[in-house]
Amino acid sequence: MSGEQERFEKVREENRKLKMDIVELCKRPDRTKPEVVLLLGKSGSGKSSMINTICRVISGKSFQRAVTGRGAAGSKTLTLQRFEQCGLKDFELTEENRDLFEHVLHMFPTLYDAAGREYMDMESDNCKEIIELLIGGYIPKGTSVQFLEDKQREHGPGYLKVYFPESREERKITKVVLVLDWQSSFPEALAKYIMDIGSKYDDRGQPIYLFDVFAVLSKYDLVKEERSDFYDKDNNRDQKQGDELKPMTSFQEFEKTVAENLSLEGAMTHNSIRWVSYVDEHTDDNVSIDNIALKFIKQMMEPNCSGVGASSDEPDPSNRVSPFQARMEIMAIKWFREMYNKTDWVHVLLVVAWLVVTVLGFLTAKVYNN
Ligand SMILES: Nc1nc2c(ncn2[C@@H]2O[C@H](COP(=O)(O)OP(=O)(O)OP(=O)(O)O)[C@@H](O)[C@H]2O)c(=O)[nH]1
Ligand SMILES: [Mg+2]
Repeated sequence: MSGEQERFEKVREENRKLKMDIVELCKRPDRTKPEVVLLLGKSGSGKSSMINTICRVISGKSFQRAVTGRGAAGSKTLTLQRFEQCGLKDFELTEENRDLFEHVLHMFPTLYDAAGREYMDMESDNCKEIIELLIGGYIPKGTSVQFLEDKQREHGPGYLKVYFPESREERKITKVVLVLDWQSSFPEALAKYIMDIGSKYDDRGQPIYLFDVFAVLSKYDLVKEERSDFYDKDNNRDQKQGDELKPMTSFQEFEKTVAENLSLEGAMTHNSIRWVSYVDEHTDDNVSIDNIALKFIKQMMEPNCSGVGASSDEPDPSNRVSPFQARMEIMAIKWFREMYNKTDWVHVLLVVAWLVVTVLGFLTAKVYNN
């Protein structure tokens, strides 16, 4: 056996073991619900390609579950796609993979593919509010993003929290995955926002959101020195137009930026991965790509800081707001907004200025008389 073949066999063996580990993680007695994973990242960073790659590796065959393409899905407003069981049904698995995963597929993570320029740049308070509510499990499954944005436009920021007062355990995001194209700039505003909400706490000092932050450094095949592993000699995966190979030193530079911005220094092995996607559905299977995807799925299924599926479907009592309270809050928000819009602020300022001058005049006269 040649050295290359030997290495290939070793990775195949590791992949078999990884699949068994994933099955074991699904069967843990404390796993009562699937992880909920939110993929965020700039347009074109490779989120949808990742989902298709995950589908392919679990099912054993090629899938185009999520829409991909350079700039094709790069719209301004939010699009949110939800993939339960990593987007797969039992009957979609090949025979070999069905024997392995059929009985545990319902415990595979739910993946959210979020796209939209405004949101990934965190341009407005409205964008922030929607992402935070999604992370907190407030937004019911299937709610239209257009509906959320219309409600915000009508009633302003803060209203959605009152409209959807119930946070549900099974909807809460347990892992936020930042998909980062190492050849592009680091999305600072997005990363900062995620770190900020991750450190929010309530008035009892308890963290409000319990999710792990994970970095995927995508398009690792575009590192000059690493490329050969991901390209089959017989069935070439062509270098696409616009793809540029750059040296490992540039990649490592970017990796350092990621570690610093996400406070992952020393934790990069556990909380990040160097990723490559299948970008052409006709490409032959590649053990190295499968290896990365299986490691990622395993990482997504490891218990996180909030513990594995620790709770029931009951709404979190600390987040519960009574319908009456919610109605009162909605009325109060509306009333303040109307008053604010109706108020003639120039006259109010003139009156305040007149009052200040009068009081000062009165006090000065009093001091002078004494
Ligand atoms: N070379 C290489 N190209 C990739 C890889 N992953 C994705 N791409 C390419 O990058 C482009 C964008 O990929 P998408 O998966 O559509 O990116 P996205 O993050 O979903 O983009 P939006 O939906 O616009 O937010 C496509 O042309 C992919 O073929 C990869 O691992 N290697
Ligand atoms: Mg996409």
